[in-house]
Amino acid sequence: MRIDVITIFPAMVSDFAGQSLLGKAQDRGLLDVRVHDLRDATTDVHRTVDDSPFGGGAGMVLTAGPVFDTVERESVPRPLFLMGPGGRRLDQAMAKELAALDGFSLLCGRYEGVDGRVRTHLVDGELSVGDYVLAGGEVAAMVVLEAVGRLVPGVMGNDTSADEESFSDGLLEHLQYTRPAEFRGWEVPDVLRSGDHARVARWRRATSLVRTAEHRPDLIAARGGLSAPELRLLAEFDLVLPERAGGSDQRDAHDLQDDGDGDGTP
Ligand code: JCQ
Repeated sequence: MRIDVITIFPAMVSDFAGQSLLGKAQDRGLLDVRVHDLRDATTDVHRTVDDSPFGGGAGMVLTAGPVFDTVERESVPRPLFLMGPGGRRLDQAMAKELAALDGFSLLCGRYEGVDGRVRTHLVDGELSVGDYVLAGGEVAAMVVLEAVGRLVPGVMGNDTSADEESFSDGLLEHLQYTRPAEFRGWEVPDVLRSGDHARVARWRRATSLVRTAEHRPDLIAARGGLSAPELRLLAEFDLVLPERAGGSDQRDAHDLQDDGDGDGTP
């Protein structure tokens, strides 16, 4: 699979792609990441890629010329996506769709903007990694590279582990434990040391359901709530679903708004 990235910070992206899992995948010929320096398509001595916006306003806009030239001269694989918060949001389902392609390309824009003709006449769509604004598309492109790269057949050491973990079935992972069996007085759950593999599998499933209900109730809702067999699984291990009626006792990282109690804190 080939993934091309067009950027004004090629070292950032190619260093990243040469490390760890993606680097190994490339050494093994499973993945071909090609990073293109937008400035290589410039002709002036300053290697200029941006200019001030027509109509006025602050900041600079990436000019169309070097982007079109790079895309055409390097015949980058399609579809070509512009990284930016206005696009379809990356999730695991989209990562799987992208991993099934022969290739695709990512154009790293910048927050000031990209000439409108790039959007209307060159790219196939915009791709977001979340509802926040980055200074440039590079970090977003690296997120896509890693999420997609690890799904390319043969890339992950253990073929099953990519499938067993979070989101492959819309649930968070169960907790994992390793030695020591007791750490600072906290013991590893007995069931994991029982040797009863079927019971271990049921316990993992049950705790995964509870953890998801507690931390990501939206994911439980998306799969239509819990089935009767799943509720029986919880009962087997005396687990109860957390009630989350908006009380202030359970707070998560996504509950950062002032709760209105007057102390100015969440
Ligand atoms: C990507 N989530 C955030 C920022 C505009 C192309 O236009 C823009 C590009 C960027 C850089 O990408 C992101 C981003 N996914 O900020 C603003």
